[in-house]
Amino acid sequence: MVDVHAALGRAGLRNVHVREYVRYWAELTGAERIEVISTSDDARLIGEALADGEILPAGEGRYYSRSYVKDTARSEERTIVATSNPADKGVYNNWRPAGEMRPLLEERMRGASAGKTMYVVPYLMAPSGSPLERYAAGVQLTDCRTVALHMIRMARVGVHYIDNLADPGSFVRAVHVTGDLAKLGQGTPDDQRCFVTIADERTIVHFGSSYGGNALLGKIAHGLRQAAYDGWASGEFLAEQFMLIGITDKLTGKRYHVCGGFPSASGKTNLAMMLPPDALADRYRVDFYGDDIAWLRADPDDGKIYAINPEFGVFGVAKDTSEVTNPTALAAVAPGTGTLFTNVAYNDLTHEVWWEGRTPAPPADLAGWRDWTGTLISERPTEDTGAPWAHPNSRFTTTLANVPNVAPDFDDPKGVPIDAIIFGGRTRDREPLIRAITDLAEGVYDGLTLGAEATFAAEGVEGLLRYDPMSMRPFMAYPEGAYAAHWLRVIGSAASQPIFAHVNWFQRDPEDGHYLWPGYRDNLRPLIWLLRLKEGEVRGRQTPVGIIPAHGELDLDGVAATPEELRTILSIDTPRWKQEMRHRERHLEQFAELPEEIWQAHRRVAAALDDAD
Ligand code: OXD
Ligand code: MN
Repeated sequence: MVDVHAALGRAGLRNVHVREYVRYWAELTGAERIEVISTSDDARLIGEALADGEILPAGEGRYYSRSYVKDTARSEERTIVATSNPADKGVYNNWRPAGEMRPLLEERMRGASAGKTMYVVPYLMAPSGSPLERYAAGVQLTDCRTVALHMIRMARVGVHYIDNLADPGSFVRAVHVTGDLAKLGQGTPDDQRCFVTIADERTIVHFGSSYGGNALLGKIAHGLRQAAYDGWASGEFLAEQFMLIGITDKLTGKRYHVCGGFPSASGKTNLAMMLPPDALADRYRVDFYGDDIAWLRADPDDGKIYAINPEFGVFGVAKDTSEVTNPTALAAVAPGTGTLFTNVAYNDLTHEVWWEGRTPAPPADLAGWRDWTGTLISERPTEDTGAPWAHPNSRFTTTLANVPNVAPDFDDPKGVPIDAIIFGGRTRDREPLIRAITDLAEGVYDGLTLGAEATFAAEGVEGLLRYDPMSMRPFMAYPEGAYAAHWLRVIGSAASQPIFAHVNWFQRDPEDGHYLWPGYRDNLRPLIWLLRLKEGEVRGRQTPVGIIPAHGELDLDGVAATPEELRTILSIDTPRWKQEMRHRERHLEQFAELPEEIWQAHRRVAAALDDAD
């Protein structure tokens, strides 16, 4: 049995609760060595991982790894929220009794780290000194070195974060055991993987993967699921899968902050890292705070909603990241940034990486190039020649500080005051470019009915949304009715209310399918309109579903869209909206105890659409 106390003592880790926790899991998993990790260990761990072939060099100060071929994404159906209270069961949280899940996980993890090192990763999911700090401390145990390397990039990592806690026993216990990936029956009826957040015990136990949200437990399991539960149980805050940006008007000196949720594949990271379009660059600056998670609270001192990004890095999807879609992301993964790439294509000879969309065509010279599975491109069987080189969920992992337009105050413990909360789906018709909502219940209602269109006929009925409330469907920790009530309470307690808006960059021409709005940098334009609306500088045009820009209010200087295209994306298709309202009703009916304010908002919008005839 490994000497836990000696190992923790060497690292200067004195918190007795942490010691007891590590001892318990070291014994159960049978780990052979214990190593406590701080950010300062990065260079050494990188050196060891390179020497062991776990990662490969990808140019100066950048690294590459491949995951096991059946371990490439979060698995929603294997992810569970457990508590001791059956009333915590919701529609999306896959609730199970804690008393059932803990023994099951312990059984799977018993002896499963034999011969391995258990890395002890003390971390903080918040800027130090944040008013929410007591919900942010955690200790991840992992038997995978690349997971420890990712945690160093994605969270603030160091012994001091958990050795000086106000309540030394109050930290999230986050246990990650990889398991024998080749023997877990991924995707079969006998699938052994199991990813459980025991929310009322603030304990996370994930078994059977070393990829992304399944394994970096600070990010999604703690930063979203556990934090959402804690925010609700304490009544203090919201934890949402939201991006967070700052917009400065250099002319007036005013600074605004916008956060918001987008279902996956709706351009959230691109929006978060956006630069202003050339025509607006003299006047506006956009600062990046975060691309994936925001914690929101009402500040009792000034009555505003404040947000922090609890993360320390970006775990971004590589696919389609290019000089056009996201030049800021490319700079954030440039040589010297310490970036880890996973499951992109890799060149053995030049150490370059490539993914679909990085350049219009793949590299012409195939020498040395391997796809994400490690197969030489030049030797792929003919039936695979059209297959992507990079996995569609391949990623880059880099720290926030590497993003060139990171906000100067991204580390401010207080967070930033929120002016606007936006929701954005991917909808080919019906949803205008932007519609603003000034009523809290209607804003929350809009978030609850957020969705992205089924992209292939096989995935769903044409035009029908896959609803993804607040973009939190995979991360919901407690029942949706209570979630809506908590939103109304937290945001409603602020004296100074943010404005809400729904945005859609994805309307298409029904004839030839082309996008009607250029998107990317030009997405700043509707956001500026929204902030001006909040300031009373423009009035907009009231419609049954919100306020849309009136003629001439949107700054379109330099936008390549025809008047006809603009007319379409700035109008309301009442018959299509009425059809959508029927789907919304069925969607909302699933949720027990949905607050009456939300139903009233739904009925108000429906009645306004009827009156519009
Ligand atoms: C996700 C992520 O899975 O951000 O949503 O990685
Ligand atoms: Mn995410």
